[in-house]
Amino acid sequence: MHSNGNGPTRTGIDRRTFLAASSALAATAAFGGFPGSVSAGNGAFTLPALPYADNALEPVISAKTIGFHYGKHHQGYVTNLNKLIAGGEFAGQPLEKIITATAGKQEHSGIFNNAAQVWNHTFYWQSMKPKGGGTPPDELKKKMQDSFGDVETCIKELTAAATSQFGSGWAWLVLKGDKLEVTKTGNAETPLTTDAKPLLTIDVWEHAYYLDYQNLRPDYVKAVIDKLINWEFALANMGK
Ligand code: MN3
Repeated sequence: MHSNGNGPTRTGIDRRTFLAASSALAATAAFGGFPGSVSAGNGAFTLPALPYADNALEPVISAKTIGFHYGKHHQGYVTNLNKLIAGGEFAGQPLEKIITATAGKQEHSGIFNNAAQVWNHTFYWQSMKPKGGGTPPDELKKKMQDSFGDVETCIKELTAAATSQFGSGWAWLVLKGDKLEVTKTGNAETPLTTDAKPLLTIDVWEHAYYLDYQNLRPDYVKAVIDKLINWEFALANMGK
C-alpha cells in the first residue's frame, strides 16, 4: 500500500474523530466496566476511549495506524453492530452476551463478527501500553514458568502464534484451568466463546501493521512483544 505522507487534512480529521469519540464517551460515563459495558443510555454501543494518546505507541505503532485502526476500523465495527442489532432481539444486551449468543450461528454471523471485533479491539488496545514489554510481573512470570517451563518459551509460542496465523486473526495468551496457553483465532473469532479466559491479544490483521511494516508481520509482532505488551493487564485479567 502506498502512503502519500501525513497530509494535514486527513490527519486533522482523524484527530478530531478520535477526540470527539473520547470526549463523547467521557460525557456519557457509560464505560463503567471493561470491556462489556460499552453501551450508552439508548442501548447503542459507543467506541471505548483509547487508554493512551494516539501517538503514545510510537515508534512501534504510528499515530497514523492508530488513526485508521481505532478511528476507522474499530469505529466501523461499533457502527455496524449498532445497525445490525437495532430493534432486534440483541438490542440493549451486554456485548459479551451478544458474542456468546451468536457464536457459530450462521444466521447471526454479521452480528457475531462485528460484536466480537468490537470486543477484540478494545481488548487489544488494553493489551499494549507505552514502555511495555520487558520482564512480566512476578506472579505472571511464575505462571509462565509453571505452564511453559520458562518465560522465554511462553514468549516464543506467542510470537509463533502471531506470526503463523494464516490470514487475518489474533494471537492470544489465555488461562485454561490453572494453566496458561497460547492460541490463535481467525477473523473475528475470540476465546470468549470457549472455556479459556483471554489475558491479552495481538491483532495480526494486515490493517494493524501494514502502514508501518508493510508485509513484515514478524517485525511488528516482535516490536509489540518487546516494547508494548502489557503484562500487567494480563496479570489483572488472570485474577478476575
Ligand atoms: Mn484490527
